[in-house]
Amino acid sequence: MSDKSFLDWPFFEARHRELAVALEDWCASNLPVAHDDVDAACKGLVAALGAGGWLRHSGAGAGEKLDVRTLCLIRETLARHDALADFAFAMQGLGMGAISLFGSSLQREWLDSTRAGKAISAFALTEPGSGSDVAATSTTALRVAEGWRIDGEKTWISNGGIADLYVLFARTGEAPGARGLSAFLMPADTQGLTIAERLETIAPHPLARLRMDGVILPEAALIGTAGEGFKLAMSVLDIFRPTVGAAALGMARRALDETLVRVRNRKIQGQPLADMQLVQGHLADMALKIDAAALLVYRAAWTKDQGAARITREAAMAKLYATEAAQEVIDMAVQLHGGDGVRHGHPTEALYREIRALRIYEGASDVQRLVIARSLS
Ligand code: COS
Repeated sequence: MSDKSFLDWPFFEARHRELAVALEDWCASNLPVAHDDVDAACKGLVAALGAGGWLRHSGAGAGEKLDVRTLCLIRETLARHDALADFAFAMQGLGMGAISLFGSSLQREWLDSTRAGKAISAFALTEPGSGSDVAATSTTALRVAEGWRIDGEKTWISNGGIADLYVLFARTGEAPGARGLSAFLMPADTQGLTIAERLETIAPHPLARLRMDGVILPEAALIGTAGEGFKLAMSVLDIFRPTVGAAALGMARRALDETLVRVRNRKIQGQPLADMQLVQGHLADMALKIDAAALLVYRAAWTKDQGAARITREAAMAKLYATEAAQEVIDMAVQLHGGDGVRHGHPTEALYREIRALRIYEGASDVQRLVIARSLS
């Protein structure tokens, strides 16, 4: 079983340790689920995570604060059992991140539904022409008599097609580049919003390209202050990037667990693989990368929970290291499993597909390197 000694690190309080134990029990009886129909699976997972009380932690109502260590522990644990369950939890948090941090009391009413698993949310930032370069956002939001008129396209939107509401970033034009963006709350049934395309990937999740043609949103749809959308998006990503690292960590832990069973049972030339020094060297590297990733992830989460205004550098380090390390750990797990490692349906084969996108979404690895380099004084 996975090494749980990290829960004794000083980053955690008793409530975190209790939550980790309770969630482990919940996962043992509810996960994994079948992934054949990912839309149905995600809807079912959101409902189950809501009924189980886990989604309560995905948002912050009035007077509450997101607890980043809790978000990370939940993502790490879910990802170890079922990557789709982690996705379902994570997107409720990311989708509602702007509302949790900056939402009006009216906008916060949506949190009652998303935290109960009764509504699905999505974060609509990326566009066909702007992924890493958020300042190049070209979807427009113009002031009109009724509020705001939105036109443009968003792509690679997780939960696109199954979401009940989207938090959308658009150019309101107060200034060029990063200083002229704003965030809006857009319900999925808004006229003029269409799902232009569903996107298939190596590890299927609900993903879509959205089109907004003359979408009209009321003034009250604006989240926070007009022109502050870039900073708002970055503040949300500062909180959720360590959680991506946590998900990667969960996948890496699962890969090591699977590998330990394999090398202790598989014999070569009469002795278990685990007795061979070359194999032991690989196991040591895997365990070391996992602990290093965990230290960076929980350092970032703890720092935010202590009240730091920004954890941009810590978040970037956590995401970059944990996702890259998990890819290496999982690759080694596949290697030590031989043919079984690439056989469709084997846990390591699924992990190998699931981990890849984490090095891309919410800021690709090279974006994180850029952020870290800029933080050096
Ligand atoms: N929190 C709060 N404010 C932030 C911030 C953060 N983490 N990061 C930047 N800002 C502020 C800056 O302080 C600056 O403010 P002033 O204009 O008052 O000086 C403003 O935002 C613009 O910042 P910057 O000049 O660094 O903007 P860039 O366009 O150079 O940013 C990067 C470039 C690459 C850092 C940014 O576009 C980024 O993170 N891209 C990746 C986006 C991403 O994760 N995409 C995936 C979508 S979600 S799946």
